[in-house]
Amino acid sequence: MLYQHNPMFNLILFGPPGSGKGTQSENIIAAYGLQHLSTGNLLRSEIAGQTTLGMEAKRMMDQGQLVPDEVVIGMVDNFMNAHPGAKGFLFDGFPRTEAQSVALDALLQQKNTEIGVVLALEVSQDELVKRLLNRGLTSGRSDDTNEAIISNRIAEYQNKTTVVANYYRQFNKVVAIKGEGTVNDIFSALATEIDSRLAK
Ligand code: B4P
Repeated sequence: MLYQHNPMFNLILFGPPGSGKGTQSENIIAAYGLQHLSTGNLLRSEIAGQTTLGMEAKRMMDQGQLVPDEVVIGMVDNFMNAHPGAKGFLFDGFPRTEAQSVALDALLQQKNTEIGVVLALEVSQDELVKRLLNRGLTSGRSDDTNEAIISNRIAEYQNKTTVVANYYRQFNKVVAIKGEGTVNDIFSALATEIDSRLAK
């Protein structure tokens, strides 16, 4: 059988809203040169551009609800096609449903690659609410300023997104990381996991 070496390394940074995915993604892309794919950022840039997709997404996001799978999957497909030379992707905030996980596997398979690891940040609910309300003081994000909307986002995570970790657990790809503590300590724990896989 022909063995084709594919050096791409793709990882999912997983966790509830406010768990530090965006914060740690910046550190990871700076250290490893992966292409950052944040569906939250992509959606916010559609909103800023006042596109039809953005206006539709804003209605859902302002209530703390997930945006429909087909919208998000189409956006991810476009983004990956626009970065053909990437040495790997860091998926931040995606996938958030089982349908998105299955779609991502198919997109990666077309590129003859796969998810290397899912790093799951674990943070208590009290800490999540505190962080998001705190970010809401300065972020201008309408989904960060109201505690009821934040609770809705956490409920969406529990109802629809925790299954994503179960999906990848069946392939033995999930590693839990304590997401409380200093940003540097959490980054060190993430980097240890990434380094051990890149060394293989
Ligand atoms: P996202 O943009 O993904 O936002 P998030 O879950 O709020 O972010 P994140 O976890 O990255 O926040 P971070 O910890 O960095 O999603 C927003 C919305 O978009 C969703 O609710 C949904 O409507 C929609 N959406 C996005 N992707 C979707 C998808 N795939 N399918 C459907 N809908 C989708 O930051 C939180 C705060 O904590 C920051 O202020 C940070 O400074 C602070 N912080 C981080 N680490 C800390 C630490 N160690 N200690 C103290 N504070 C810390």
